[in-house]
Amino acid sequence: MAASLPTRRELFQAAGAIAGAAFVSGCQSQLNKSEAGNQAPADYILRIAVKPVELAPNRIVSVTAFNGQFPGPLLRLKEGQRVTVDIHNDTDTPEQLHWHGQFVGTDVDGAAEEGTPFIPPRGSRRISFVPKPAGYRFYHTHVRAGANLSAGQYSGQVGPVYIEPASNPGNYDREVFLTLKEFEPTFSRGGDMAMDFLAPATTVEELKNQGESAMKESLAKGMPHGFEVGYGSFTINGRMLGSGEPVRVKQGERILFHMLNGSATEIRSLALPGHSFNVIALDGNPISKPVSVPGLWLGTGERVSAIVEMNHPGVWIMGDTANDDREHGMGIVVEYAGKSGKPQWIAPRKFSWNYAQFGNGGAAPPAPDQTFDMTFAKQNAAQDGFNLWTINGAAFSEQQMQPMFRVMQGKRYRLRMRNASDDIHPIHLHRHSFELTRVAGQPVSGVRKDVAMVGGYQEMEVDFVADNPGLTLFHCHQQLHMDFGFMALFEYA
Ligand SMILES: [Cu+2]
Repeated sequence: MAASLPTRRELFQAAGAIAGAAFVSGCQSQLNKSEAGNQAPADYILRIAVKPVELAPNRIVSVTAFNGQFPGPLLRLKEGQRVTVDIHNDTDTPEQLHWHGQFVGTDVDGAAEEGTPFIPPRGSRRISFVPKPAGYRFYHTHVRAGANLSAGQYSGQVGPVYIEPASNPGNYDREVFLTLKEFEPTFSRGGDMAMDFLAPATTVEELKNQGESAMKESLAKGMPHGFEVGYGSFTINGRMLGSGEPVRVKQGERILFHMLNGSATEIRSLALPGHSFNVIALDGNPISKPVSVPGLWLGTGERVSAIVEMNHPGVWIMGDTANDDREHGMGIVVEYAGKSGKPQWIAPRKFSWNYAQFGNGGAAPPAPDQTFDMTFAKQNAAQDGFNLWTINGAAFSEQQMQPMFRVMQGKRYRLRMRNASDDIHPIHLHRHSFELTRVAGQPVSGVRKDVAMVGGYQEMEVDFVADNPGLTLFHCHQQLHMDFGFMALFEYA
């Protein structure tokens, strides 16, 4: 965060300068290795390597990260303007870099399940794509971590992407990007705490019976609870609360915050005492009109863009509403010019999160050409002590890579998802976006996303148009769930 108060233009220039710096160092490395031949230099260079990251004074962790920093560099791309990116892998394991939320091809998307080639250990890959759609996206590793808590998204391989729209009304003074992410993961057998912030809270009796009886049966056989993951440190932009630069603001400013939950496994909340969030986009996609909320909830992989009017001078903690997580670092100080003192936290009143409030309240979406039913279920501790996850009774097999659903280009499909577990699943569809059409029994329209949380024992329906041919991965964005079965492939006929 800059110490002074840069204008939007200065920020753009700074972003350009950072991109330029990456460009220069990349040229040098290419010359050193003389591997590029006559190839033109790439627009961006991302280098995957294990590096020390300082979360707080005297708290340094060694993680795999992009360009030696966490989060990875902010990439500001232009919608429709082709870019080339060189991705170097300085580790000993094959990597995948996924362009989350973008409509790219399978050769670029960064999912081995779709056929994207790996970035080989100690090797590199050049990719080229046309950024779209405009809005807040991100990039992250997409390899299976399994029981390895230094791999996959347990590592530091997460970075923001902002795709500039062709025209931007920009009703704000400046932007601040915040990436929420935990470090120092460990396994536990505790069982996740049930979270009840989703609204409506309508559950389906049949799903509840199914989930609870499966769990009872497993425990009766003497099985322990499946592994969960907990964390030792919590950060925003890689710094624990109080350790990084505050967000310095002036009274009257309108700041557009771009929040990303970069966690491997956790759902996060965020509040700023005395302020409200005017949400303008979800997962980078504009909503029909701004909606003011007292706080935010973000599943893994979800993004919220919200304008905060700085009209309550002081020194505040913008932080997670979970006291334990905030006290272990999940927060950032917001400091008004001319104010000093200890940053203050005031717990907000409990607030729920209803995707429908961001809808346009308009006509029902068009009827789909076909509906796919999906039931999510958990087999407690069924695979080496890990919970095994199934979609319609099948856990995804990395050996067989068998597509489960078939679509035809141009048709509209509805996913009718039924969650027979008590966990919330932030489901994600690659290379497409979807429109929420029903959340826990409640009709919705006009909310386009690429990740959405399906509540415990709840139902959700989303529609997507099959408009980007090639294998398309669907999965839960919770690393521990996707790694143990919670994936399915769509193929185009
Ligand atoms: Cu899940």
